[in-house]
Amino acid sequence: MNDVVNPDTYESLAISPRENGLYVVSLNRPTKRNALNVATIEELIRFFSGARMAGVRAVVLAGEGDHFCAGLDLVEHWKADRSADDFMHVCLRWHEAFNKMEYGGVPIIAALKGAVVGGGLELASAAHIRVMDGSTYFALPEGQRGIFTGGGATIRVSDMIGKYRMIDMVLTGRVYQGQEAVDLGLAQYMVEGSSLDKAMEIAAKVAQNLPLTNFAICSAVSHMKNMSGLDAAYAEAFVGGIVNTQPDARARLEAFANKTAARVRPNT
Ligand code: 1HE
Repeated sequence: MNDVVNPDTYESLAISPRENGLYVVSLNRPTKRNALNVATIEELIRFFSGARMAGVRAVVLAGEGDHFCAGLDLVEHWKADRSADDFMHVCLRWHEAFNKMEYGGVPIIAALKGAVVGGGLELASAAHIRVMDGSTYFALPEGQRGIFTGGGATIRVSDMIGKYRMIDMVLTGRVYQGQEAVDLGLAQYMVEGSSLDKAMEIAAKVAQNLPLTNFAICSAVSHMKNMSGLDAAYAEAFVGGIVNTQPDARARLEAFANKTAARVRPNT
């Protein structure tokens, strides 16, 4: 087994291989509400740096216990009494992890519950699809803690909900939950039951797409958002040129042409 996906090589994450290249990656410090310490970030970097080459087709990102993630490990941060230089490098490692997730080309479905706060929301926002349940709530308590964001909230959370809503969340500690959170874009799905079950269902479906197609969907869209419209159009033509002519797509196209492929129909 490739070391990247070997559960025995992780301590802060629980790695659970499932069928068809699907993996459940869980933050595994429930007694600390899955607060993100240095060790957890390093394990996220290791897993998501090597996931695609290790054959991972889709990931469900979850948290052990009642809460998805309580954000930065404030106790570790307080005890370390870091210099600005040190914390800048902590933030750079967070960016390394979350950029590997967003741009790595492996679909990541976050199964959210309980607190998704501070750096926990930054982590969730690096996933491609977020599923919440009735217990899930979102907040950016940085303002109350006397600190600022450092794991990409200024980029991804403001992208999801808009600059001024994000500023309000950090300034006031405002909490979003329920349908309002979905309406704002903090999650794409809300379920009555278990967000993990729904995330697994979505991941299993997504894993049936061709890996190169998923790579494009889960990296190209993010890259193109960073480009000018003109450059994005050029890049899209290139990606389309490669992905839309891949040999593995021929059978799917043929099935459509032969009328054996499922048609797109409205939900019943
Ligand atoms: C923690 C952390 C943490 C819990 N760092 N140890 N994030 C926050 O400001 C959120 C801080 N946490 C909370 O508000 C609450 O803990 C929760 C709402 C998440 C959960 O409440 P509860 O009642 O279930 O748990 P608890 O009793 O508050 O905490 C249980 C244990 O988890 C306790 O440890 P113990 O050893 O005393 O049992 C807590 O200390 C520990 N714990 N949250 C460290 N965050 C790159 S910049 C990013 C900036 C941020 O992320 S700021 C937001 C930080």
